[in-house]
Amino acid sequence: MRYAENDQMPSTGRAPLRDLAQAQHKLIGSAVDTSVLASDAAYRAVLAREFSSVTPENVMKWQLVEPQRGVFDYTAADSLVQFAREHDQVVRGHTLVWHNQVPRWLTEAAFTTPELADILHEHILQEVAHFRGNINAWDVVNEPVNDDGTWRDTIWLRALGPDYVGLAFRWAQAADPQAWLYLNDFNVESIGPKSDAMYALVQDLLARGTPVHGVGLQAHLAIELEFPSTLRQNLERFAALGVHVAITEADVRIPLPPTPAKLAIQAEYFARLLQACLEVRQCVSFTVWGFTDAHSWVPRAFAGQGAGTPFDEQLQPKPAYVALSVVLRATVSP
Ligand code: 9MR
Repeated sequence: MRYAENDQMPSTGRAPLRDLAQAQHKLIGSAVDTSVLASDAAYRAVLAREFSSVTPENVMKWQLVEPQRGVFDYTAADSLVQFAREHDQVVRGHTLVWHNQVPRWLTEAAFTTPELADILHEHILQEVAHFRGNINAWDVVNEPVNDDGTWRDTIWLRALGPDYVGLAFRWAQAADPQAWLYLNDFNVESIGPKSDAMYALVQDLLARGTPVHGVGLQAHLAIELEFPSTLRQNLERFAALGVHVAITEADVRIPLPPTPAKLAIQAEYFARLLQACLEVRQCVSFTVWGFTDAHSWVPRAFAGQGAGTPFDEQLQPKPAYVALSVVLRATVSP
């Protein structure tokens, strides 16, 4: 899957985002659909040219790596790790502990608490060890908090109580002491009940000596919703705890069809997101959740909405792409 000479690369007329980001000491990444990666040379070319970090959109999730108990399939994830190595990109591992995309063998059986603790421990050790040396940062625990700041009711919370979070981080560290270990969630971009709960959780984890190194703010935004204007202060308060921060899943959905006016608002949202990251030294990376409208989760999840990424369905750069590029040139990072 090497970048071939004949891979079609739409010309953006600009320096690649990854070069501009590197000058600002930031990683810029995208989620990757590995089936498209395998089949579409133009997709590979844009990914290689523009991004310095990749996140598997699905293929490192439990359901995909261990569809049957004890039967592991890392084929698709390994192909992304290989692509990243060939193109001098880092990999964000996503994700070890989540309530979603968990295999049926796990959710449908009635395991006891000690059994579930063992299963989770084994899963983390197995998967983290498999990728050891190839993962820059792991989303160890994904989406543990509800919008009102209470704990999300998951199989892990029910079995192990809130301690499951700290255990997961310790187990991940034991399996790969080099990787940066992240807590990741959505709707935590603004200061509010949910990000306050995340903040208290990180404080508590750190006070207990838990190896949590970073907080990921997903940033699934919509032009019809207000921009999270306290983003920068929020990033700063997490950074002040001594952890890294990252924008991990940025997209900005639009009510279809996209118009120049809607695309301009989207571009401004992307620019403001990236700008906030650039203004905070501890914000180490900025990742979009898919770089092309041809392959994005948004239209599947939100009826009538889409076009949430910086490249259109033909892999042509949109105003959002230009805005990211302009922000990367204009900002002097601390
Ligand atoms: O983009 C992913 C989509 O292809 C999957 O169907 C979906 C399953 O829930 O997960 C999507 O990715 C999610 C990510 O793993 C965690 N944060 C929210 C993302 C969008 O739903």
